[in-house]
Amino acid sequence: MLADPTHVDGNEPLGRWATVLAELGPDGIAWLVLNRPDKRNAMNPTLNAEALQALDVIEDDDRAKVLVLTGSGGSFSAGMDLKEYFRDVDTGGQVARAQSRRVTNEWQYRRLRYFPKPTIAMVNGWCFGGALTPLVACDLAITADDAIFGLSEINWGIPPGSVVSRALAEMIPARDALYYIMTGTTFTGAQAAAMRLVNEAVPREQLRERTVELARRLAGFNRVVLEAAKTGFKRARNMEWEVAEEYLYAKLDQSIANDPDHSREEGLRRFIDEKSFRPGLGTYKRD
Ligand code: ACO
Ligand code: V55
Repeated sequence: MLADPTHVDGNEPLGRWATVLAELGPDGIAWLVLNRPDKRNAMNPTLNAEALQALDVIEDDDRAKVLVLTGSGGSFSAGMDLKEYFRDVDTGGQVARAQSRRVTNEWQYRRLRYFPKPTIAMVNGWCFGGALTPLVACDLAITADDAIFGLSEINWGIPPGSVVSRALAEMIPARDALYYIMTGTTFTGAQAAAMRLVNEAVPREQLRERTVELARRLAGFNRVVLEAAKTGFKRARNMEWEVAEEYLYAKLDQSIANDPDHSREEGLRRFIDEKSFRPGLGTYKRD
């Protein structure tokens, strides 16, 4: 069983709600933990509202350099809560349904996809249906090789809703997406890595260590430059080339103008004048 990220010594609480935890670990790693382990972290309206608040807390805390999204108790998330998100909300009428959808989509992709800090999904177990959206919305993803994924919607009688199918189309080939959407069969973390739904699948006992290693690397870069880099890629993907050129140059110039550390000048100086590092092979030591 994976070491529970909710019980790491030295992590400072940033927020604790009924179904979500936000913690700050060493090296500026902020953990957003879906925390309904008895319900396999199924996303009910409470969790969706609280995850949105946790994103605010992590975004607003300058000490948080990187966000890691994970789940407690050996599940990532069993998807939307079939009772509380679907059946119970049905009785509340159109307004209740619209409100519930709005809050859900707000955190699962609107906020998460363009979160100003780098984001990593750490898939520590069950990952079904609606859980694929926040997974794809994160910049990077690492999974336990034995985690189980699935588009289980068809199994219980709905087509994937919200942006689940759109999110899949962003990351994996159509053959794979259609296969799993249409058959409802599960796939493993290792298979998820093979189809590039995640960056890497690692043995469960290495999941946290590998995620922290990656998060530390991201935390070491200048945050202004890193935000411009990820946002530039995500936005320019769907642009016409000429528009992308304009936009990416604008991002570049914005990044230089807003970077209080003058990373660019420092990088150029250390390579050209000081000859103290080779940027092709890694970054330089920051003070
Ligand atoms: N919605 C509501 N409750 C859930 C959900 C869910 N998505 N997933 C698990 N739970 C609850 C169960 O009802 C159960 O509650 P109880 O203990 O109060 O009876 C508890 O979590 C544990 O569930 P089990 O099925 O006993 O756990 P197990 O470890 O055997 O299986 C698994 C885990 C495979 C995730 C199973 O619970 C499951 O199939 N869940 C549904 C997955 C799914 O189809 N999600 C919806 C995707 S579609 C969408 O998101 C739109
Ligand atoms: C899904 C998810 C939703 C929804 C309807 O198929 C279906 C998943 C995230 O919200 O409103």
